[in-house]
Amino acid sequence: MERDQRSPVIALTDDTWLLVLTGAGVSAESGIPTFRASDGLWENHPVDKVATLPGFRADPALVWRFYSERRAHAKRCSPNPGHLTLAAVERQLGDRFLLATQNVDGLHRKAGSQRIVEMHGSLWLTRCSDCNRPPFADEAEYLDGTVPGCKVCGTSGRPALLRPHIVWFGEMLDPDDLQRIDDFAQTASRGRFVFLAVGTSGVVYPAAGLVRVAARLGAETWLANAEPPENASLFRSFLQGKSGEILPRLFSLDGNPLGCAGLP
Ligand code: BJW
Repeated sequence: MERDQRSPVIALTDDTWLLVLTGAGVSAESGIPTFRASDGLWENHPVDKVATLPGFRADPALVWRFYSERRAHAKRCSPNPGHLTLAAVERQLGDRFLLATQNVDGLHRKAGSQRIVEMHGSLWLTRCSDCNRPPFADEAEYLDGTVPGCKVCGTSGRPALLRPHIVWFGEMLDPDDLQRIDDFAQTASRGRFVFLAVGTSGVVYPAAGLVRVAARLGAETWLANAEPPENASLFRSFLQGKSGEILPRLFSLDGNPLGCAGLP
């Protein structure tokens, strides 16, 4: 890994294909706590109680309160220049761009990103813990100990509980999502393939393994992060700092040439 102290630029040439992986650090400057910082999201919440299926089964009201608080907070947050830059880059590259995010806060969509895979689900979707009803849009908050029941299963006997559409520890990611990322990477490898990870600690799999997949396919591998993460040595270039400051510079957007709304 080369720690780059200059101000390098990723040039968006006609043959550039860009796969971006984002994590909680990208939303930190929007006021959303990251997970593993000392004052992070899980400081007062044992992970096994709020982010696993056994935890949900044991105390669904606690889990719904946790996610309801996060919904309430995220509603008040706006995209920052990091999110806006990625949306502007997507407008330039079109189908040669894919954003794989581990974030569930929806801020990339709010910023205008469309070619996006929400690998760990979404705060804004709910699904049944039992029946095959597809996930549905839901911004409701259950802060008072209420646990919502499924209206579809509810027609026959005891309804199953609804749950947040989040990929908890030990749960499988959606195979279609993983396939979409893999298909993109395979196609990208026929051109100039660039892989960029931003704001992620590189400890949660399979997301943390994407850099290996990209490198194996010949990608240029870039990392932009506040601190050197667990898997930093796997990247060719590392830019240390805040993503809201690094990303506009990395794509030469500090002069706003791609017409990125919201950037100075
Ligand atoms: C900034 C910044 C700024 C701050 N600018 N940067 C292979 C090896 C070992 C284990 C496994 C493996 N394969 C699977 C596993 C098991 C497990 C796993 O990975 N465990 C590890 C922790 C050891 N994975 C799973 O269980 C996954 N399922 C799966 O693989 O199924 C099959 C299977 C199951 C079991 C065994 C084997 C196979 C599912 C993982 C889903 C995780 N979901 C979570 C919780 C969602 C619930 C919720 O939202 O509440 O998603 S975990 C949590 O971590 C959340 C995040 O998306 C994810 C990643 O966190 P992230 O984004 O990296 O945040 P932080 O806080 O860790 O880091 C922020 C970074 O930003 C820091 O580095 C800062 O420095 C930086 N930063 N400000 C730039 N302004």
